[in-house]
Amino acid sequence: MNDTLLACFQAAPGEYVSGEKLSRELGISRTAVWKRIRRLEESGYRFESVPRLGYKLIGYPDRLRPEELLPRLAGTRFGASVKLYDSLESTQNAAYEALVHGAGEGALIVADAQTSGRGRLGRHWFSPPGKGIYMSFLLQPNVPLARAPQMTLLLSVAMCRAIRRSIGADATIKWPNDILIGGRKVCGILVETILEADAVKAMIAGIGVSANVGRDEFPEALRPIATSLMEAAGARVSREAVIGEFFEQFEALYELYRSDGFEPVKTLWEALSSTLHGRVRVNTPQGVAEGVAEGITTEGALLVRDDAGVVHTMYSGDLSAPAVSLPT
Ligand code: BT5
Repeated sequence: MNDTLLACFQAAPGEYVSGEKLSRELGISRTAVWKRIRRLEESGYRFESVPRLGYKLIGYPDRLRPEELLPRLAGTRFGASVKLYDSLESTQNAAYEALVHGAGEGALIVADAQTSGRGRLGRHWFSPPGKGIYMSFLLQPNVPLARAPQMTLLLSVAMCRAIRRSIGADATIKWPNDILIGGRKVCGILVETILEADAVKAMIAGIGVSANVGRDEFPEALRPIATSLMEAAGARVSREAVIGEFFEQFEALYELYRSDGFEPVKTLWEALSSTLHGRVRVNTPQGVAEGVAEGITTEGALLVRDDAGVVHTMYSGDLSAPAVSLPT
């Protein structure tokens, strides 16, 4: 339906198209036309509307420019096979397809929009066109499954450093997979591990960053908990520059990880973490426990000492700050 609506404007570039004409061509009411225009505006299109004349399309969503992006990836293993899409269901699915069709480490998929971007446990990742970074890439680190959680931490360190360098914001890492600015989430990381005969065949690393999303462009439910690079920086950011910075950081850390193991990454992670030494509430098989995040293991799991002194090892899961701090 939106395609038909856009086609009406593309057939008359720079001209006003009346609400009546749009309503006739689409077979919907004029109020429904107005609602669709609003929805397109939320997706980054811009319209001028003049009573009696109708609507004029005056701006398109931002698009990632390959000529800006590709030179920034040269010198990393992520520049050799890059696919850029206007819109995908999920870059994770596209990366999985690429793997199935023989792509190897470094293959990178980037989209300007996602229609079914996902987080962990099937949660939704808000992916408006032209306003975020949505990318997935293949890694084949040749590690046992038990070490898979380390990759999320490695990716978090790289993105946290990239954000700090790009916009100077005080970004921190919330275990296991969030980057926060001012306590609000700006980036989420999803690592899906593909097994073959019980061995790790590949990891699909997915990264979502709210880059140029305005405060009132977030859905209401996200407004209190999410932020964007633009909001933190006070100006639009170049998504290509942030992606380039990320891969520069990641390439170096990944090399370090492969040569020296997880220990140096762990030290960097601890320095950027806003989770360590704070009080957290975690879900355990025995129910919800509250305690203090004491450290991470060599496998990348979080150690939480609850108030009864029992230490829980968390491999994944969600942390929330306790509503009321218990006396320690
Ligand atoms: C994550 O999940 O944080 C991992 C998100 C990974 C998204 C990328 S985008 C490229 C690739 N392709 C995909 O399909 N996915 C990956 P989780 O920890 O489950 O957090 C999800 C929660 O983050 C939601 O329930 C919201 O509370 C919040 N959220 C959703 N969209 C957001 C956004 N754009 N900005 C900030 N927070 C958001």
